[in-house]
Amino acid sequence: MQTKVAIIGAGPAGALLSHILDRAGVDNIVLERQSRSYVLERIRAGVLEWGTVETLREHGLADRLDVEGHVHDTINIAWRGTETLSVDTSEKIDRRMMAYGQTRIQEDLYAAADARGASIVFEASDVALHNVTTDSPYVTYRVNGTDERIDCEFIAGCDGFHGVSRQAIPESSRKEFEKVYPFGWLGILSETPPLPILLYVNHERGFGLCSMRNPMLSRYYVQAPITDSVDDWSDDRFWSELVGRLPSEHADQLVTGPSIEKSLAPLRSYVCEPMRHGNMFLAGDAAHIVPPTGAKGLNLAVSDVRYLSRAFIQHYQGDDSFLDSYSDMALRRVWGAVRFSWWLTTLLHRFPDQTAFDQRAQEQELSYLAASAAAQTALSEQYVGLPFE
Ligand code: RFL
Ligand code: PHB
Repeated sequence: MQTKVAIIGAGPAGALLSHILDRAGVDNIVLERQSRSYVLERIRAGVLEWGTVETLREHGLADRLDVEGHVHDTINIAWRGTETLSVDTSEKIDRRMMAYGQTRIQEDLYAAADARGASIVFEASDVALHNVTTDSPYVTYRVNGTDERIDCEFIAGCDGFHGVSRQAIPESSRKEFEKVYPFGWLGILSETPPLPILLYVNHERGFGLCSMRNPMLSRYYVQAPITDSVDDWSDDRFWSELVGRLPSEHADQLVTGPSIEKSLAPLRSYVCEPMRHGNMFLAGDAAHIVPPTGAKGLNLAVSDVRYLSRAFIQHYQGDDSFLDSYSDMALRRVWGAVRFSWWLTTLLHRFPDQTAFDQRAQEQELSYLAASAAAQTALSEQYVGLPFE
């Protein structure tokens, strides 16, 4: 087969890139290792920056989001089991966020792919990249027991943190930056009405988060040792830990019920530089990972794709300037989000060697945030999302 852009991975990054390129008439084929239903069932992100919402709208992907998405204009943080800070981002910087699950975005992207008859090959195994530093790269893979080959002009590596694309950059040409946090997030979904606000919690017993998907679907997390397994966490244990970390005004409002999904996610910060090698370009989790505390991972995948799709489209109109600046431009925004996610993670979690001094220092930073309009503005502009270039 022959195409202009071979896209590896049909998660949010790969599926959105394919959508934007197809709309601009740039031929592409997407290869996805998993089945379609497996990708659709993964429970992940929930909070969209406004720039993400606008990007989806610009590309005709927001019909359901505009009906079902829940607009947030506050970031709420509780600490010491008593205090709660509420920062109104619309008042501070006149911008908001949207609660809309990644599962829904993935469904919307696949529905749009079906509607335009996009080429997505699911269950493609043994994907391998070849000749990426030449003008004639190609990708090989296996599907239904048959070996296949796609000749292309560019390869977009959108295959997530555990994908193969990043490995196409020789170690001598890539620099990796990594921080692994000594805890995880145990998350549950429950068919109960959520708290009316998105609430982050710092507590001596560890971090907590109350979030939502829709009026009858709640998403909650508690910090847990990464060595735990989900079987160590009965629903009763989960709810009593979460309630024990909340101030009573929120604990009293919490509606508990059986979990319908439970998972434990590790927390990591990681960046690979550069995000280009020859004619292979990385986007999304393939190039960088942030801990979920800042709600940035999916949003970064969308901003990378915004830049990369523009670069490919301009290339086919005879201008390579965005292709040449893609890696530097994407990394500027990535590092902004990586630093913010690291800061919020450090501020809100309990570290294994944390002393009473460290706990008080965290609480003091939260008190300062509660008292300082300047600090609240800085939090708002980073949480809501830095502007695109
Ligand atoms: P994905 O979603 O991992 O998709 C990559 C796709 O590539 C496929 N693949 C391959 N295909 C072919 N050949 C190979 N060799 C392949 N290897 C892999 C995979 O099957 C997959 O389908 O990466 P992408 O598209 O870059 O999207 C990134 C986001 O999924 C991720 O950053 C977010 O989910 C992170 N995240 C959050 N982000 C936010 O912006 N806001 C949030 O509120 C938020 N909350 C979260 C999160 C991630 C979490 N977990 C579980 C890690 C909450 C959690 C708990
Ligand atoms: C979620 O709703 O899953 C969620 C919300 C905020 C975060 C991370 C995850 O920071």
